[in-house]
Amino acid sequence: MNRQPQPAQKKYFFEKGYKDLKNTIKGAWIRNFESILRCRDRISAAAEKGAIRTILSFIQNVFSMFVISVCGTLITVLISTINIIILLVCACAVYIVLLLVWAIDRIYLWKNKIFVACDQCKERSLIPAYICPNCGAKHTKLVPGSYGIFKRTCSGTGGQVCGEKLPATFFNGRQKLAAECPACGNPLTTSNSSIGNETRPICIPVVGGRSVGKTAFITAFSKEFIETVVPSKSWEVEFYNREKAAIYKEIEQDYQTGSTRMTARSNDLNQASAISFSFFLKGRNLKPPRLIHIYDIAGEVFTDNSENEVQKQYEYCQGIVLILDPFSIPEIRYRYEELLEPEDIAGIGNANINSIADTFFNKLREVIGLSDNKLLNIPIAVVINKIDAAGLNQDIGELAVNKLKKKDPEKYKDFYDVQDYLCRKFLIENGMGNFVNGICNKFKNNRFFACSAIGHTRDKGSYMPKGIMAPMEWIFRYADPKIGKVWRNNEFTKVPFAVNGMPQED
Ligand SMILES: Nc1nc2c(ncn2[C@@H]2O[C@H](COP(=O)(O)OP(=O)(O)OP(=O)(O)O)[C@@H](O)[C@H]2O)c(=O)[nH]1
Ligand SMILES: [Mg+2]
Ligand SMILES: [Zn+2]
Ligand SMILES: [Zn+2]
Repeated sequence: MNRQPQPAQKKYFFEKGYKDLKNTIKGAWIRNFESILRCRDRISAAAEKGAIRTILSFIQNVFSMFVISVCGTLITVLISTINIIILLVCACAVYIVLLLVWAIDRIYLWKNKIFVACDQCKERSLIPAYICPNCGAKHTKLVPGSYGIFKRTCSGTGGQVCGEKLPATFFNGRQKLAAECPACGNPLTTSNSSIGNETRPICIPVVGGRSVGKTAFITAFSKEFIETVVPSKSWEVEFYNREKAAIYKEIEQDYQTGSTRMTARSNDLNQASAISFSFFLKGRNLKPPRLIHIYDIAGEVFTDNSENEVQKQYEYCQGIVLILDPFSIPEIRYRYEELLEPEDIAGIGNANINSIADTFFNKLREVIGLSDNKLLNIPIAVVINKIDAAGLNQDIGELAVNKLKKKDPEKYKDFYDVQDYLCRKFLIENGMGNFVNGICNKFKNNRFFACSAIGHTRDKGSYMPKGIMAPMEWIFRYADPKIGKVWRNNEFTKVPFAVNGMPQED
């Protein structure tokens, strides 16, 4: 189970026990052989003391040799066998206990969907590399194994002897040790945290082209979720580390002024292209605590096809939010441009949605190893942002939905189904049929939403977001049923199978 050598001492039944056994058996045989040699020497010695003594000594010693080789061998074989049996029985008992404890630990991790999603390199690992609190040695596989079932003894690092006993399972405090990402060495939360390092990550990347409003969406969601949803469900939030707490300070500031920060792809290749805003969500029904990672990626990653790190989170994320800027669609821009504020025109992302989507699909394919015609199970929320501008609310927003529901209440019953229908129709009518089709062909579970992250043109006062919580609530429902059970401000039907991008009625 432990392939990587660890800075710890192997337990008796995994190394020393067998060495001891070998030495004992070898010793017995050597002693036997030495006794025979001594008989031979006695015969040689007697040869110098006359013929009669030689003959007597010869008879006596040959007899001894015979007795030693027959009885001695028998006794040695017998004792060796008993020795082996005792060792094997004890070892088997130890192995069985080990296997049980190891399995319990694995099942706990697996059942609770615990793993490490590094917020820097995005690598997924089962458990982090734990650091010995005494000497700082790195234990990359602190699980029940040959170094110890419940605890292991640290053997130190750099020639220093340590001797610290480290817990090796979830039930005796392993997660309380300081830890780091085994892939990149990024320090994870430390032992100071009341939460520990074995949590259930919920990873949601927010993707889209430049200036579509990804950062605005994350700002609006984080603030509303933490300030409104969390207290109303009696949950609690704890920031992942100081860096994430600082991000939240910026979020609060931006929320108040109605601005967003341009997300830059750092030119320093050691810096991540996707920044996660990460926080723990704790609550009575949330055991282990959840670690929510919302990934904000610079839109240029999709236009220039450049990124500093492979976005491995696509492989294990539980949902994706794909944000669209409706004004980057040429038809819509021409039709509405004169209704837009100058700030809104300046904030239009110019990248072509189809090519962004293609780049994104290709990246997914690279990370997940997806074949062209395989459908993905991850829920994807396609969110048309900025509907406050140019009166788009009347096409796909609350106004439009309610109007349609009023017009034909029999046919248009569910708010989000109607919005989904209106958004698809809106995109298809504006030359985005291929895009809508592409989404349906790649994602089994897709839903279209309309929102306004800021709620108005930028820098015109505090955020007044509309429609940003529903897409996240919908994703959380799939990502974590326990959260979904409590966070139920809306109901969503299952989106039926789509033909040419439109859901079909049965
Ligand atoms: N009217 C209006 N404008 C918005 C809204 N959300 C974003 N914008 C505009 O879009 C611009 C870009 O928003 P960001 O959130 O920075 O976009 P982004 O997707 O993070 O962009 P990059 O980080 O550069 O990839 C903002 O400066 C605003 O002008 C909205 O809800 N309504
Ligand atoms: Mg951004
Ligand atoms: Zn890492
Ligand atoms: Zn140590």
